[in-house]
Amino acid sequence: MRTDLYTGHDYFNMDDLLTEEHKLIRDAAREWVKKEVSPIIEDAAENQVFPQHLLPGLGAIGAFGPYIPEQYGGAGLDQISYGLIMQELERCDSGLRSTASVQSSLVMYPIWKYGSEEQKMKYLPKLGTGEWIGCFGLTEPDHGSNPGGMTTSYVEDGDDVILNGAKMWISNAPFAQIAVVWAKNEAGRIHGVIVERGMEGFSTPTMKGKWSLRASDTGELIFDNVRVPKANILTEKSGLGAPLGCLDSARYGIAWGAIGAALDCYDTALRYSKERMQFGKPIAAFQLQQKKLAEMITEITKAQLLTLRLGQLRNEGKSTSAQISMAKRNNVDMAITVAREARQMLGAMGIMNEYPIMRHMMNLESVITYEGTHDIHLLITGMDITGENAFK
Ligand code: TGC
Ligand code: FAD
Repeated sequence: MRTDLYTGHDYFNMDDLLTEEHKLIRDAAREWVKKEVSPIIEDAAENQVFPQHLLPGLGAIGAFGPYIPEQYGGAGLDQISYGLIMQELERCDSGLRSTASVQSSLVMYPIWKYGSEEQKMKYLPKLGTGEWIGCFGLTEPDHGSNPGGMTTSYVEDGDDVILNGAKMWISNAPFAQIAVVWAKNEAGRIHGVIVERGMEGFSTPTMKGKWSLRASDTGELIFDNVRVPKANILTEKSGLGAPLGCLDSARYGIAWGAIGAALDCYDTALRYSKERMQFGKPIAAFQLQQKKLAEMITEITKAQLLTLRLGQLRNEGKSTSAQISMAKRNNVDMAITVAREARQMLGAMGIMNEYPIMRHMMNLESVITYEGTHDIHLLITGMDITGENAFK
């Protein structure tokens, strides 16, 4: 990869709406990414491996549990800070942001919101520093968009439960110390269960062969009569609403992250278009290329404003799940479109790993599918505005 020259783009002076603390947090994340991740990210993607040596650094910049209170090992920041960190991570790579999203919103959040004081004190501080990594098991081989149909289940046995089933497509599963697993009890009610690596009958095979999100480790979670202490069950909330509540937080982070990926593609294409000469002129001087760039920055700017407003609503505790769905869907779709247009602007160079665009484009194919597909988020909006459920 070339030297990372990214500087950020703020066409509607959005920085004026941020606090000094927001800007400091964003700039610190940006500098860390440039120094520690940009030089190695293409190799990581090529080798299909998440660079685990980055975990303490992610903890240090506040990427693990940004909005979790400091007493539990989080950074105690607001929702906009969380979003800005996700934007900076995904500006480099969606897989990097994925690791932070899963750790913060899908592992620390449910323990913080639905766990006991003992569980919070046992797990959250280690997760906050990155000493421990967690993963989130909701999707199953036969239940993706419809997680309510899950078959992973447990039965009680004295002070323990016995867990059976399988989860698939789980980010960070191959190296996580703990998994927050969603399973049905004997009454068919969904609960979160913290499963620890080393428990007998628990395995986490790696899934290889992805052309997308290659710098993120994805795996299965297999439970073969795993004995888990009842003390590991998250008891403060049950039902499908419990995992979906975590997804609200993660989807909000993705809405910011996708802007980061789009900004990096736009930044790369803009710079290239000023340097690349054809027919005696920089290609930036041709109307067709200007149309692409003008439309990119217009769509990025609209997404930035939508998402900042969503962050304000989240800070006030007023955002709805449907608003989050709209932002996630819009921003990821916008980022894929920007990536495709940017790639064309680089001509043949656009397919090379010397530039980040093709990697972003492939990554975003996962981002548009996970945490609720593009179609599912449209149906959530449709149901919200009409009152009619078109899922079933
Ligand atoms: P439905 O009957 O609508 O709802 C069941 C219960 O859940 C409540 N609820 C929510 N609660 C909190 N937040 C939300 N966003 C909620 N949406 C619904 C709802 O009120 C109800 O509560 P109650 O008390 O009445 O029981 O459920 P449904 O079975 O019809 O499904 C609805 C649907 C399709 C929208 C939902 O299942 C869905 O979102 N499906 C998509 C699945 C998904 O997003 N999976 C993500 C897996 S994790 C992942 O991808 C991580 S990627 C990580 C990375 O690397 O970044
Ligand atoms: P399906 O549900 O089979 O959908 C297939 C197609 O049918 C889609 O286009 C969908 O939009 C459409 N469809 C489905 N239902 C409807 C409907 N009612 N109406 C109209 N169209 C419909 N999951 C986790 O639990 N934890 C993780 O950490 C995690 N990480 C992931 C990492 C990666 C790289 C990927 C790719 C996925 C990850 N997932 C994870 C799984 C992800 O959440 C699911 O892939 C996603 O929810 C979609 O499920 P599915 O792939 O089974 O698709």
